[in-house]
Amino acid sequence: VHAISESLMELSSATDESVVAAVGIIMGSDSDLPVMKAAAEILESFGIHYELTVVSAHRTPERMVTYAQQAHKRGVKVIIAGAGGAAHLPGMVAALSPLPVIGVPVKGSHTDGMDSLLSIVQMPRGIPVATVAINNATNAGLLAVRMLGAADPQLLEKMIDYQDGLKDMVLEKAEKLER
Ligand code: RP5
Repeated sequence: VHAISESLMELSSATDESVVAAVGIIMGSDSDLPVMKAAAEILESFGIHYELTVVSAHRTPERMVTYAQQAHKRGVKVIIAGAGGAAHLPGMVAALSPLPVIGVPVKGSHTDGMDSLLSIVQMPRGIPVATVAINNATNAGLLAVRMLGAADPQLLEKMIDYQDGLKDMVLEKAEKLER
């Protein structure tokens, strides 16, 4: 736990406070960090400023309300929220914030993450959460990049390059396998 907390501090301190964060990454516990740091890595690779912290819907409900109500006022454009178990964080944040919220179901020690997935994906009409696959914080980061890219042609170009890179990678592997 100590090592994870340290690594959380490192990631948080990587955020330059003088720069407005375009993406807010939040998670229910520091135990979610090994999964959630993939989103931060994607944002870093695209040169997108982000903030990262722990906000628990159940253990720090008031902090969650404040975070969700303030994020857009600080210039955050997209929120990525990861949680495990009875994963209410993404849905509650979406209920309190006008921003797009991407939910990451974190696999806990029981039910293989299905509890988290269903808690996050089954939102009622009116309050959407864009839910990615269990533990797939990489896709949450990429989806945030695409959302920001819709209004940023340079970022769109970077996404096209990223997709071309994936294509090249698959073709290279196919070439090696082909008989
Ligand atoms: C959720 O409970 C967190 O998002 C985490 O996935 C899970 C377990 O939290 P810890 O008991 O490890 O802090 O709220």
